[in-house]
Amino acid sequence: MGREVGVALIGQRFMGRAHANAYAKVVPFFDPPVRPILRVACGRNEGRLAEFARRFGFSEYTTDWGKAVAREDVDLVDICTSNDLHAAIAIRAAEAGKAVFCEKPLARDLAEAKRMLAAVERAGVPHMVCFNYRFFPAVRLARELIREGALGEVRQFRAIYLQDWLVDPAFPRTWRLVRARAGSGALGDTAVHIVDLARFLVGEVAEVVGMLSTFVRERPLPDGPGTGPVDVDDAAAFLARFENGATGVFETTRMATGRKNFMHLEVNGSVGSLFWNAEDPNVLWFHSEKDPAAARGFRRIVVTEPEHPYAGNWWPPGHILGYEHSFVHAVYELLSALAEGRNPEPDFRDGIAAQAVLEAVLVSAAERRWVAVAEVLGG
Ligand code: SOE
Repeated sequence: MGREVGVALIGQRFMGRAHANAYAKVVPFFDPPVRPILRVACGRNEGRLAEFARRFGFSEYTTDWGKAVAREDVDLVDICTSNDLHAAIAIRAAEAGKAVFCEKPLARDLAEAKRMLAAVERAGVPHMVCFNYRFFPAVRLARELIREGALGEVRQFRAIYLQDWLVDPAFPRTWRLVRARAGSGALGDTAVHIVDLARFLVGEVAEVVGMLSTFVRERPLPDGPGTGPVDVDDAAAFLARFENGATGVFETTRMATGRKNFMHLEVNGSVGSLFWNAEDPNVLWFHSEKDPAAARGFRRIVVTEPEHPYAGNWWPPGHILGYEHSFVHAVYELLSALAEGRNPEPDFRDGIAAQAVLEAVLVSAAERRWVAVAEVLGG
């Protein structure tokens, strides 16, 4: 790969904007070893796409993703579409020899995710899944503390991820509410993030037992009169046991009135604990039993010092970062890996590992029993 990476970005909505913004910011703030050149933006609504391409600086745009992927001047295909297009685009991109960067969840289900991994491995192209929450400085610091033993033996992980954008029963039945397009509901959309973070912070999940709920079973169709059925979960809750013996408690919903993007992670170990909330993303709370007894308690670490992951590339200490920065950091890691000829992290294998946990929860909920992740992963 030369000094430049030609990018085709497929999808122009929320994630398309988050990724396009990341390409724009990564160069001035991180000076990556290879530079993204925004060759082509792709989306379905041509009017909106022209405006998107103009604002974010893409030289061209097209409504045909096949054309975008096939271009000679494209080295990296960035997939920000609905879940039902991930596999088709990723496999075509791999066959064309392009690196693939794909939004989460990697696929609608495990079988599809496995096909995607097979395609990128067969083609020998780099691949990455955008689990952006891994790239918040405070989450990175949490991992460092756990790895260096500041918590002792990790015993308990708990995570809740709550949103409320589906509370109104008049909210339309968009693709996220249709199993054939999304794969699952809150499980694949939001639980997948906390599953990935559980793996990132604690380790592999061995088994789960879970339940799924759908509270609003019929919603107005987005493009016409009438309503249609909702066949995905509005909420999911599950218990887990990690391979290292730690326990996990997970809950997610897109119907928690008043909660916007409330992701709370907590880890308890034999000599310490930490917790983090995505709505206060610069702060990591850390407690150590090793502190003098009278001074013991959770300390509030503002993760904006030059010593902290990624923080030094931005502003002076205390000048906070937010949601968008996690994508800039992810893109920086992606470009660094491409320049060094190695696979970035998290990759499609991580996507599959998270997908397998989701699949185990689906089986568990359907069959009302504990399910080992190895059982759904198969051979
Ligand atoms: C919707 O629930 C959503 O946009 C998710 O799809 C994202 O992955 C999450 O970061 C924010 O919420």
